[in-house]
Amino acid sequence: MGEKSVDKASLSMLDKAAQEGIETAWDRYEKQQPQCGFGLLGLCCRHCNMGPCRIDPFGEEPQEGICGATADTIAARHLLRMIAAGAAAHSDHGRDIVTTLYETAEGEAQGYQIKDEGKLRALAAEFGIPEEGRSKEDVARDLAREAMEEFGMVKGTLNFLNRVPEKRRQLWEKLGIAPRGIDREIVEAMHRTHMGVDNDYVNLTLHGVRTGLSDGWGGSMFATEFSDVLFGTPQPVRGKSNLGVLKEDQVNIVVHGHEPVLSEMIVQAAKDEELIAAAREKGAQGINVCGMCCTGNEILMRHGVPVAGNFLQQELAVITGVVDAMVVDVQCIMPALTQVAKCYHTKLISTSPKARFPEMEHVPFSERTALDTARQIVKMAVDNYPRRNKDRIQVPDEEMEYMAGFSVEAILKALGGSLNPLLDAIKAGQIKGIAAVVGCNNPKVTQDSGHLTITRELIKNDVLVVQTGCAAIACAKAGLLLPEAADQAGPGLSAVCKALGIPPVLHMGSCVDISRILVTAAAIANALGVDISDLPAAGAAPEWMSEKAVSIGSYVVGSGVFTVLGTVPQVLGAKKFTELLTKGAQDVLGAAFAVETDPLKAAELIIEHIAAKRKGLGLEA
Ligand code: SF4
Ligand code: MSK
Repeated sequence: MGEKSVDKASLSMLDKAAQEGIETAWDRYEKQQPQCGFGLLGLCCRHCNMGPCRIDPFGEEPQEGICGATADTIAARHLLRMIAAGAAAHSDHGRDIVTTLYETAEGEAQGYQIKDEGKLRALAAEFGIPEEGRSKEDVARDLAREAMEEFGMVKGTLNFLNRVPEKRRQLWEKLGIAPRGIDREIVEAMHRTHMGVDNDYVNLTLHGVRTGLSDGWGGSMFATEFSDVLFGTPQPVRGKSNLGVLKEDQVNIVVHGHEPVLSEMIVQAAKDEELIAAAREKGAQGINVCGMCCTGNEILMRHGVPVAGNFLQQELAVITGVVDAMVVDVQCIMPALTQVAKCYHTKLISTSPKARFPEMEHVPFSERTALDTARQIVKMAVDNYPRRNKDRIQVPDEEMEYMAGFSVEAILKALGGSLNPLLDAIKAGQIKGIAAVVGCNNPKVTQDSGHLTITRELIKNDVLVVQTGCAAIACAKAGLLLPEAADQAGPGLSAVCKALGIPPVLHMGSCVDISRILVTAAAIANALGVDISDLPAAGAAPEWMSEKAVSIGSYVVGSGVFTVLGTVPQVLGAKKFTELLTKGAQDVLGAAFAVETDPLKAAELIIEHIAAKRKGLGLEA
């Protein structure tokens, strides 16, 4: 195993963990070595109880499962199930936001308001819902109902497909992969991957793309757009990042997971004068709410709330000894937290009926009593403050400022209200192209090194980088989300950033907010009158680990964007299927995957790809 992290704060907490005998994900990763070779190659099937079956990767026997499934069928089925799980996670998050908007409109959600009425009315117009002369609550109720229908839609395709460039939409229609209802694609994915149903790896892959598209242009897009309506559309905002945001003299509450419905209320409750007074009574200077992972991204985008770290720092935050409560909702929450927290005073609180953890205290969260529940949780943290073990406290100094909040609307505002300045800069070659660098941490990669290396190389070569998720937090910690980072960019990009006062790396939000990147790409393609696949644009997931990332990859490639993966997907044992993902998809979708574990080489692939696309558009490379 190479270096564990490039982040000094993480390394100092890993030293502390080692001294105190605390296991982290990195230790458990080492204990898993060597990882199962069949699993790594995608050659193991457990889809029925005749199995488990495995395929010999060296061409010896067996080459088929008991039912006759080949390596390609087995790997394609497995990948499709990963896509279905990822799409389900994002889309169920989207559904929760839609439900919260509905309950807010009905006056049944405590503490929520419709913050962006303009966006609400624009969305209503997009969905054909009359809005003139009607109250925002009436419009929101109808819009939320319409959105609920789209999850289990009986007829037609998703409404947001109207945002997709015509050429791309026609291609999806031709291939039979325009997504219908969100739930329908996910259910069909599960059906097709049942033993003895879809055994053709090409057909399975096409449905994988369709399922992914129902996430990107459906569930995730609902999550983003409706969160903006409820909590406000992000605008540039500054805040701080890394474990140094945890304060020794304050009650620290870390909100971790993905959905903003609870964290928004915690942010609100932590401003309550009574609770602040209670914190002071216990000897603290105040209440400090910090984020972790994408729940962190949601509140930093809208409020500049400090973010304590990305995926691999969740255990490390507890190890500082100053986290009085870690409140979790759904997704990317390591069950190991309960064991780590036992060694410190940290109170772990689960809140979602969908995500319970053995030995973790559960405070059920409901929109109807949201603010009361948030106050209860903040109070629990305050009461826990005096239980800290002062001898075990060590908070890293590392704390870095960031500028985030780059929604599509914020980018347009920075550009003076139209995409033209960006298009002109691309045409003139000041900006060569745009790359989305997104995704998780994974102990298979030195933490943050993939994100940072690829991002630095791209901006150096005048490629504007847009980010979401844990990749964005990695760049926040490294100072790349500051306008001053323009000095690290090539001359063209640097000049554009300085003129606009923006960083060369734009933080666009949480994982579901990759939908903002789709909307931006579609708007640029529409403005140029081309397909998304014609754009000098690419995607990268240098440290991805989650099934959501597989769904994202499939909708990004399905939308026509070349994507480089930095950790190896579990498919390489299936030769024809791998060939389809990395080459054949190009002929069908106009985009394909590449797998490149060296981030510098990955950046080179992207730069070459952008140069080729520029040439295709008649622009100078
Ligand atoms: Fe084996 Fe086929 Fe059952 Fe998979 S579906 S476990 S390959 S028999
Ligand atoms: S939180 S999905 S580890 S980016 Fe969205 Fe980070 Fe990946 Fe979770």
